[in-house]
Amino acid sequence: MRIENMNTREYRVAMVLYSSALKIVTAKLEVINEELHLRKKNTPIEYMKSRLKTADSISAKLVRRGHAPTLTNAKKYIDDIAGVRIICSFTDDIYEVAQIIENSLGFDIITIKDYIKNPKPNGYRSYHMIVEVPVRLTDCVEKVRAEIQIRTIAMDFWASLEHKMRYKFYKEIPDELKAELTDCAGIVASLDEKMLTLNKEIDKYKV
Ligand code: 0O2
Repeated sequence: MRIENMNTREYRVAMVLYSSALKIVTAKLEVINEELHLRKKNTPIEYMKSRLKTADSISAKLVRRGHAPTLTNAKKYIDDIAGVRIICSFTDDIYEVAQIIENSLGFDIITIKDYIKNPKPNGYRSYHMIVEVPVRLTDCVEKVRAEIQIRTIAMDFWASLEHKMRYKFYKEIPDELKAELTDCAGIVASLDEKMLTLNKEIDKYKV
């Protein structure tokens, strides 16, 4: 199932808008990280990844939600066509980065989902923000939405492997393996907690 026609000018313009939004969001985040490094000798962002959702993935998500796979519906119902993932070292860094994004000029915050304080039933943990940024083309300015996912290295390790495994099983993982994956998410959460405590202890030794 695909978006009706990926070769239309309308589809290509939409994708230019989403990829421009990705560049704008990524550039703003790089500035935030550099400024924090200057001010506090802290670089909470380890690295970032960004991606545009493929036409197939957009169509599949629309169909899963009961909508026809059209470009109009994609713009209306899918907020994560443009996605940036921020990988932080420690859980505290996630909240620091999120707070800075919230207070930054240029990002309109549409929704926030804190799957760290409220993990999904399968154990998935991450901090999600849907933001809107103005994208200026030669003849117009459009507000474009993008999803920012903020996670620790450990959360990303779990989510990436779980995602890979889900695709192996065509999205339906057998129940006993699902339970094991949820257990692993718990181990990852306590690892994050231990690393954060350890880091705070180490900070006390700094002169
Ligand atoms: P993909 O293939 O990564 O792009 P909703 O708010 O419920 O209407 P949505 O968009 O499902 O809609 O919101 P949510 O829950 O914030 O999830 C958005 C994205 O978070 C997903 O995009 C995944 O990237 C990631 N995610 C959410 N739950 C899980 C999970 O259990 N495991 C993993 N590995 N990733 C998750 P997509 O489009 O579903 O998938």
